[in-house]
Amino acid sequence: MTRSARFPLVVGLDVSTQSVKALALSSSGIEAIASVSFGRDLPEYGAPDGFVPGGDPAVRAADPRMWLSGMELALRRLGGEVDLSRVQCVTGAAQQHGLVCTDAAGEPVFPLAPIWMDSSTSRECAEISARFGDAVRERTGSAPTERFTGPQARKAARDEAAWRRVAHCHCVASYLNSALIGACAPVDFGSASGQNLMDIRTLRWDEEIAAFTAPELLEKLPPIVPPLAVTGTVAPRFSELGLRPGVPVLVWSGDNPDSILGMGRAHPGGAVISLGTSDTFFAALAEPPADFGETGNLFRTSLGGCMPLVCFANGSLARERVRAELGLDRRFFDGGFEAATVPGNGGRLMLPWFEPEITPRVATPGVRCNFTDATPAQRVRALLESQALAMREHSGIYGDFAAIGVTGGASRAGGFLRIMANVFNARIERLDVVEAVALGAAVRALSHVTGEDPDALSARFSSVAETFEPDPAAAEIYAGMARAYRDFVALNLT
Ligand code: XUL
Repeated sequence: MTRSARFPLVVGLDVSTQSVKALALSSSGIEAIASVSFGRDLPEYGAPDGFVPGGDPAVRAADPRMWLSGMELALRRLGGEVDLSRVQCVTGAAQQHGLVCTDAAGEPVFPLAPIWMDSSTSRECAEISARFGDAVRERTGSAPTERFTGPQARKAARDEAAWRRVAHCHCVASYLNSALIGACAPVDFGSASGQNLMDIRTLRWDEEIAAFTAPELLEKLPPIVPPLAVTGTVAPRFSELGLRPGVPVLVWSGDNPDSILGMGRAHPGGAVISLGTSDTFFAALAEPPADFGETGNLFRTSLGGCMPLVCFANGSLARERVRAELGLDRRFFDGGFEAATVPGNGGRLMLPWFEPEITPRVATPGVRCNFTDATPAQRVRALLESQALAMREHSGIYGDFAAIGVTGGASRAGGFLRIMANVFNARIERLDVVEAVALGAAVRALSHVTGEDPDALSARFSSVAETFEPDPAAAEIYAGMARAYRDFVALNLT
C-alpha cells in the first residue's frame, strides 16, 4: 500500500473543447492526471479542434458521443496510473453552454450538437431581444447570446418533427452528467446561468423566457439543483472501467465556474485574469451586482456565488500579431521593452482589434492607434497598457479587488503583469496551478467525501508563484489615462 492509498480518492473530469482531462485527487494532493485529445486520440469523430470543420463558419458543432468516448478513454488511462476502485466520488466540468437534445432513451436526437463556439443563432437572439428587450439581461445575467443553450434551442425547434422527439434539452455539462449516471441528470446553478433561461436571482428557470424561446422547453429542461448535489451513481459503462458500482456522482458544472474554484478564488472578492488566445476576467461575488454591464456575462459559480465574466477576443492573439509584425523576440516583448519606455508612454493608445471584438462589441475588425510615430518598445507598451486599461474599464462595475490572480500562457510576461498591477492598483499574483478546471471539479468531489469547505480545500492545492505590487506613482498615471482610453474607444465605435 502506498502512503497515499490511505486517503480517500476522488476524480474530477474536465471535458473541454479540444480534450478531456481526468484528475485523481486525495487529501495528500494530485495523484495522477490522464488526458485525451479529440484530434489525436479520437480522429474517427472528424473534429480535430473540437468541432466538425467546413461549411458555414458560424456553425460550430460536434458529435456528443465524442465527449463520451473521450471521458471513457481518459478514465481508462487514469486507471493505468491509480487504482480506480479506491475512488469515492466523481464529478466533472464541461465547456459551458452548448445544446444536446436527447430522446426518452437519452440518445442524441441530432447527430451534431452546437458548442460554445457556434455563432449561428443571431436571428434567434434578435427575436428574443425583440420580445423582451433588456429584461433578458436583467433577469438571466446576459443579453441574448449566440453561444448559449436557449437561443440554440430556439434554432433547433425550427425542425418541428425532430423537436417533438426531444425529451431533454441539456447543455454539455448536464448531458455528460446524464451519461455518467445513465439517467437524466439535473443541472447546477453555474451551467444553468449560461443558457439565457435561468433567473440569476431566484435560481429557477424563467418560465416566460423559456416559453417564448421554444415550444415545451420548460418541460424539456432538467431540474436545477444546488451545488454539491448528488445526481446518481456511476453507470455500468463507466464502472466497468474499474470504478466501484455505487460511487456517487455530483452535479457537473462549467469550466469557468470550476476553474475559479480550482484557482482558490471562488470566495467573494476573488478575481482572476486568464491570458489565453482571448483574455478573460472573472471574479466571485456573494450577490449579483446592481448593474452588470452590457457586454459581460453574469454566471453563478459552482459553489453558488456570482461570477461576472468579461471576455476580450483579442488577447494573446493581438500580442502575438504585434510581436510578429515588429519581429521581436519573446524576451524583449515580455519585459525588455520596459527599460526603453515609461509608464503612460506619452499617452499612446492602441485598440488591438485584429479580429471582431467581444468587449466592447466591434463587428468590423481593424487596429486603431492615437499615434503615428513610436519605437517598437513604445508600440509594445501601447498595446499592453491599452489591453490592461480595457480590462480595468470593463470590470470596474464589479468593484475593486485587492488582489487579482493571473494565469494562462502570457502570465509568464513580467512586463505585462507589472502594468496590470499599476492599472488595477492591485496586487497581481501569478498563479501556479495545474489543470485548474479538473482540479476544481475534484475539489468539489473531495469536499463531498471529507466534509471540508471546497474553497479552503482548493487553497491547499494551488499556490502563488510570484507577486507584483502596484507602484503608487504609476497607478496615478493610469488613473488619468483611463478617461483618455474611454474617449478614444468612444471615438472609434461610432
Ligand atoms: C464562456 C465560454 C467559454 C467556454 C469555453 O462563456 O463560452 O469560456 O466555456 O470552454
